[in-house]
Amino acid sequence: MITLYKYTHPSRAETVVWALQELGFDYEVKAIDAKKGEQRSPEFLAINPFGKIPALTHNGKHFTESLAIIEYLNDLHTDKPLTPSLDDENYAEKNYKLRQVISFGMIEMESYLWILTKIKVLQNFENWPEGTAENCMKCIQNALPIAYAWLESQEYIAGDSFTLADIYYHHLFNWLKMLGVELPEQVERYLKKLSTRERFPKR
Ligand SMILES: N[C@@H](CCC(=O)N[C@@H](CS)C(=O)NCC(=O)O)C(=O)O
Repeated sequence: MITLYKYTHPSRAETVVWALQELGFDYEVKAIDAKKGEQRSPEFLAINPFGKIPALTHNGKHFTESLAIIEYLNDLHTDKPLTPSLDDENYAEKNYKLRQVISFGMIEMESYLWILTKIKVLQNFENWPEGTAENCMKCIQNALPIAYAWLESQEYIAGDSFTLADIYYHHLFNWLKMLGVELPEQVERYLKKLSTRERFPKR
């Protein structure tokens, strides 16, 4: 049995929910209430010592880090539908592209987004120096055109088929929107297309 630990409020655990749905796995959800600090309870820290959501248990083992969890779930599936097929003659190139877009998103955007969120949403509780939020936004704005260009030349973020990178970028782009970043038309169309997939979680 797969058990997913997710917050009662929307979080990046929704990416794992979507992957579970795409892969067609049965799973149960254990809701963690952040307002009650349940992510810091001894029971939850035994599953993720870092005290973060999402976490997953399967066959008595614990799994953490959203993207790594999605990769694990994809590997459990006979067809591994969320990554390029090993039988594809262009596998190496397609898999490189997938890793490239994910690495770019995580390092060039998400790291700054996270600091920006701490300052703007979680109210600067770590006393970041003045100007940090503006500098983070500049770095993100610098990186975004690269991601926009990918969507001008191909249907999905890492190529011509749906992969786990699309699950990740759906989360990333929506996070940017939440922080007030206006996205160009082709990105909005892409997000709409993803959210109308048959197995996209109903919220
Ligand atoms: N890199 C981790 C980040 C996990 C993370 O930051 N989760 C947030 C929710 S989206 C969380 O649990 N925050 C609670 C906290 O920091 O106390 C992942 O992708 O799973």
